[in-house]
Amino acid sequence: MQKNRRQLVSSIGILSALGTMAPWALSAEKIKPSNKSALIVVDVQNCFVEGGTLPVAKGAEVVPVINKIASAFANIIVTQDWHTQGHASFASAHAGKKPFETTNMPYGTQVLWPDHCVQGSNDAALHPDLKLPTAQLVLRKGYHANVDSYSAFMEADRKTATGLAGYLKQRGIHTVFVVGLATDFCVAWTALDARTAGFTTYVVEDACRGIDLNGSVDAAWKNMATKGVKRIQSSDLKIT
Ligand code: VGL
Ligand code: ZN
Repeated sequence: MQKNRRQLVSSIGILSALGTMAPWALSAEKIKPSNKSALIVVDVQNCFVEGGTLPVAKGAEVVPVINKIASAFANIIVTQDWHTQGHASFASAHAGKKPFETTNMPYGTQVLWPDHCVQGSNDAALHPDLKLPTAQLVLRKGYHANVDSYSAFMEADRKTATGLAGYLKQRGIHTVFVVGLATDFCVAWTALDARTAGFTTYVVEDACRGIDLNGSVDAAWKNMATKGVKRIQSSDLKIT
């Protein structure tokens, strides 16, 4: 059948728009996590939302999104930032330093934070509205007094493993979906280390919020793209 000029022009427009889209957005086909996929919910704790010690702007907005997508996952891991009192990542532990300045640690440059997520405090508790009754593992990190751990896989010395890669691999899990707080720190480091450990890795953007120090959110997305982390939205997931 012959197309008239207007139809032709409009189909060219649609085709070129499709060309710029991510492959999983091309079809109506949604991503259905298999039983060998895990959702990793990073640091959705009181400390990182309004009223906490290191609040991430709009941090609490991730909670309903995560609660909703959780039903698509047979395997859920929840992490908690879990620092000792006087932890080396706290500015208060370094004379003359203020939060958000940096210092040199034996393992490299460390951003210094307000005191946050101290072990056993209400500040370190999971957000009360997070509803993940089927979660199988709660993994705490950052509990070595002299080493930070943004990543759920590897501490900041880049040598000390948390055991998460082994836990997932021994269970046959090959794909992870990372969500939570903060996009540019614990989410990004977790996603990057998941790639390094060989997992197919997605980050669900609207289920994350960032801290954003000097463009760190943009830098994190660029870095993750370079390493093959797939950036998706919660609407790309098949939720039944
Ligand atoms: C985090 C800064 C310090 C995070 C944890 O969860 O992204 N950021 N500790
Ligand atoms: Zn921390």
